[in-house]
Amino acid sequence: MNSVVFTIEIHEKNSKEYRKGSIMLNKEMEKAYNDQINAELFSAYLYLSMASYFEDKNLSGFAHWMRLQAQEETGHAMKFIGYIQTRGGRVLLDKIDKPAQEWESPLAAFTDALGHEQYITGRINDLVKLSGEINDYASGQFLLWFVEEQVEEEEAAGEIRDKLELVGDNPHGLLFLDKELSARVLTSAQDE
Ligand code: OFO
Repeated sequence: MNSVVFTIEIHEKNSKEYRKGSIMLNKEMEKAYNDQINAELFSAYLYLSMASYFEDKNLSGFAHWMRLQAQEETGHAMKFIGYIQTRGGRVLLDKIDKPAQEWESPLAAFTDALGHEQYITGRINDLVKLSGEINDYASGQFLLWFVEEQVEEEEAAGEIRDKLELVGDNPHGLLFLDKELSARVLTSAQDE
């Protein structure tokens, strides 16, 4: 008798309905995650466009830094894709906006990069806010990684922007910074 009850409980816990009730993403959250995938892929597109701009100016170290940044952004999009799927949601890809193609100077490009990261930070904060409003505690945990990541993203872009401001019109300073940026490598966490 007891074993029959036990079997029924196990069956209920493994049934799709049971899993849906506990892990399925709220539709509003699913839409917000899909929009974030688009924003992360746009980030990758923007930084690839900046890489192309720097390559054109023979600043291969800056171009290298931007290419790795684009790779990192693709990794961010992949994290959201994986998470939507883990939670039983549906990934829906949309078109990606055209990025800017020219900048007045390396300083202007990094000023834009910093501004873009601040915008992305705002979007991540909105996702955290939404997860709280709908009591999606699992999303709250998942999003913490991105909250910390955005601190690093803003710091990295801001530091290079500040150095470019110091360098001003000095070509030696610019080439020195170009060499420094050519040494960038992705850590395994950034590469995920
Ligand atoms: Fe994905 O952090 Fe930059 O944009």
